[in-house]
Amino acid sequence: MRYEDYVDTRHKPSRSEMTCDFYAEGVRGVKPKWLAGGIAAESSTGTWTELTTEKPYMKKLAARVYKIKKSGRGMDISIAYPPELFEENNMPNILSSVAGNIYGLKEVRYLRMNGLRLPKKLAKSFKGPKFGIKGVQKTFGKKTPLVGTIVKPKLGLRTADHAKVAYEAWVGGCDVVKDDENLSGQSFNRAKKRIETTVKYKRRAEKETGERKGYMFNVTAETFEMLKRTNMAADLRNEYVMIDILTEGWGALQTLRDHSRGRIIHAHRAGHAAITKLPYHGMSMPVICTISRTIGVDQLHVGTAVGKMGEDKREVLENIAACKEKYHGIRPVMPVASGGLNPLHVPALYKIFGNEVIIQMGGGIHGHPWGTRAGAKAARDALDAVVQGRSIRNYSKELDEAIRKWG
Ligand code: CAP
Ligand code: MG
Repeated sequence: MRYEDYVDTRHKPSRSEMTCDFYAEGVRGVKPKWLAGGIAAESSTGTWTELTTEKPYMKKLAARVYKIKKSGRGMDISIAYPPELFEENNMPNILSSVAGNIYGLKEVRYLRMNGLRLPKKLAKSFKGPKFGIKGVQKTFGKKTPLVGTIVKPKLGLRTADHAKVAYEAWVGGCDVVKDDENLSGQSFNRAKKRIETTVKYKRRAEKETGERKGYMFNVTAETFEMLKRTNMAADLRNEYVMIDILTEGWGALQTLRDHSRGRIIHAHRAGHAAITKLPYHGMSMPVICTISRTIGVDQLHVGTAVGKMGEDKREVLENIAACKEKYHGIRPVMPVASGGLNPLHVPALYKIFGNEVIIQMGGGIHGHPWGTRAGAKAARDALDAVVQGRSIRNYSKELDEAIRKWG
């Protein structure tokens, strides 16, 4: 087959086909139809030249470009892929086709995957979220937003100090405390000691507050080590594990989901901006949300629109939609708002996210003039005020102090 043979704008994708949307821009002189056909060929059964080895029975496996629309300096294309092209329950395989060589074709100047829709049978071949939004809410007995923090400084604290910061945050009012994305098992804070010590402080905080508390223990590591650390969490009946999905990799995320021993999986997306940031090249964050949800994370960072990271409100709403929209009966994923947040952001966040969100503040709690416990209380008070429909001003002295500092 020639590249153009992969283009059929009369094709109507069947419900059993996988479909992808791309923005594609060719190098000078490349015809759009030829480029679109080349992307479909290279991501399914074809290559740069016709082959003597093609069999007639293979024709039905060829991807089809069914939509080509001029867009800016390039074009928006949609491609339908017969499901037989992919191995069930194998995300690396799927992405090696539809997010593989095509980015490197010399005729392709820019390429960005903006949509990925798996058919039911293929999507359900993965485990999906074990808990999702409802399961996380049930764990904490709350249907209102959870408030959390990231232990800061992000690196350097010794284990005992790390655990004490977590304790102060829990007793101050945080529901959850997480490790930072780049804390794993460095010499100053080894993983085993950290989970043992921090869980002890967590139990103490639960006793003192009478509330369920969560510790998102970062298990990002070489796969076998990741599993060892997941077992540490499970053996200590620690509800959560946290994983950096991009640096850990999709196959390893499947391994974690298969061997999580019932842990809630918190997905950090460190590194996503390397592929999501450019509007004309890479992969959109909603696609990363769909991949993560299909494999089975329970919570996922989706941006804040108001904090320090780059996404605007429209993008954050698209990320939330990809976590929560109807998807073959696969559980919705709890959106996480984090990054440059402080208690003053809570009213705006509540308008964007509603009740189904985990709001995390790192510097916005540990930077409070009166320390972590007061910072956590200010964050919790801001959330309580907003949920009650009250102003965050004059709600509590800790919150007023946060307003004085960041207002
Ligand atoms: C936030 C954070 C998170 C970012 C990740 C940080 O700390 O711990 O990793 O929120 O960004 O390291 O920056 P602060 P995103 O609250 O002190 O900013 O959620 O957009 O993936
Ligand atoms: Mg961080």
